[in-house]
Amino acid sequence: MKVYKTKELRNIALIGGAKTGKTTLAEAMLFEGGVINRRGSIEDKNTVSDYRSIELERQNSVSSTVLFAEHNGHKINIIDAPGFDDFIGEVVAALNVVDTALMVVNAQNGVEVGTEINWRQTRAINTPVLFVINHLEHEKSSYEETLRQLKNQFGASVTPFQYPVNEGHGFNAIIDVLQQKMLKYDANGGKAQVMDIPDDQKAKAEEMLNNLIENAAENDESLMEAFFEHGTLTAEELARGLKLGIVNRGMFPVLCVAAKPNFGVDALLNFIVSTLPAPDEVPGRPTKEGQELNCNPADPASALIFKTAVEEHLGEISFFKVYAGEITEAMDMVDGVNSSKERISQMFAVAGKKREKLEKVVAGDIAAAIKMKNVRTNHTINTPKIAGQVIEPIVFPASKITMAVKAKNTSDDEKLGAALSELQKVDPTISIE
Ligand SMILES: Nc1nc2c(ncn2[C@@H]2O[C@H](COP(=O)(O)OP(=O)(O)O)[C@@H](O)[C@H]2O)c(=O)[nH]1
Ligand SMILES: [Mg+2]
Repeated sequence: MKVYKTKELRNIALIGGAKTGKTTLAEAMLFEGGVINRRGSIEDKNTVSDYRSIELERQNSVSSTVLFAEHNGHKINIIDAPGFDDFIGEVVAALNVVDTALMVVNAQNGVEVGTEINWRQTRAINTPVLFVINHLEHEKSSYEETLRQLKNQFGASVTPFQYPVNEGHGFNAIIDVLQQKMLKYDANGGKAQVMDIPDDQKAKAEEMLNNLIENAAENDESLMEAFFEHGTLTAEELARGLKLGIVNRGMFPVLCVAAKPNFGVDALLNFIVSTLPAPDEVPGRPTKEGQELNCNPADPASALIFKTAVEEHLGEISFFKVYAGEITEAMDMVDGVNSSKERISQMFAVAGKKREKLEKVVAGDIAAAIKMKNVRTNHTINTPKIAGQVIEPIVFPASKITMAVKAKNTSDDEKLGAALSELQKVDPTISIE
């Protein structure tokens, strides 16, 4: 895989209530993003993201899955998070390392408890949010009602960028307000045919564009002045206002998809690349020493381990986000927490079970490493020059349920202890006393 520069990276998390279609959307994004050439489904138990046996059995995500797609010269790192509240620690870790959260909402149900729980986490962690309304081809879907609930719950900054022309059975067209175009899909989904907006939709689309421009202007005083003077914004001003609004949580765009038939996903990828922030366009991550790491590739290398997994045949995998500098294969690094010397033996871009080897990972990117000796989730790894640096760790939610376990035979006490500590390694919301 080519080495992507910081500006060519986008990091997103798919969050939202259970069964809203996050894993199905991830599958469509991977397909459109050239990682797979056939789309699997939840029902056929062959998605890239839900590949663990427990997930196939339950037909829902249990663990977050790190994925990627390549689109228009950009790499989009995608973390598909589980929707059930039991696994909220995975959502918290994901929100800490991505630059935007895609909150998937099922248009049949509108705002659900899971939507609100996840929303609270984005607010606590200050993660920008893009709403993605899904299931629009379903006969019971209601875009207008879902949008009304979103605005009602999350405020006037919820801003539609698209709307469906003919949702429900036979759904195949979306009005793209920003582009002032209609996106039309054939039965196979995939790439839209980009057409002029039909006459009967023109007035509505234009009015929505004006609202959108006004919302964008509200994010900056100089843009507000420009807006009052000219009644509109130039394309460059609009782009600046949109990014500012998204990054500062002053604007929450709403896009439309039907993930299952793969409608709207190409436009979503375009939007991610064109409008969502790159890793160096969001506030930096603090270190314990009071510095701020802004994903600058010229700084000394430093990365945060945000997830540890154990994979058959591979052993322990450490997922990390580079917050400064560049990490290359065979580089010597130091764990800032326990001073362990770690050599980066192999690094990968992963998409579930699929792995692509990486020689270099630059600031802002997310990747996986194997054969690390003593690193754990929430540890920092650094180039030896800044050996003791510690990136502000992720604050995981406290455990809610307590239980005592005991080995049947006291001779197994030690084994039980070892097993529990393995469990804790992959799930930092477990605390053991
Ligand atoms: N009709 C319809 N069903 C969908 C769509 N997206 C997902 N689904 C179905 O919704 C269910 C939950 O999907 P899944 O991707 O597992 O949701 P997650 O729990 O949010 O990851 C599955 O049965 C999917 O096939 C969609 O756009 N339209
Ligand atoms: Mg899922």
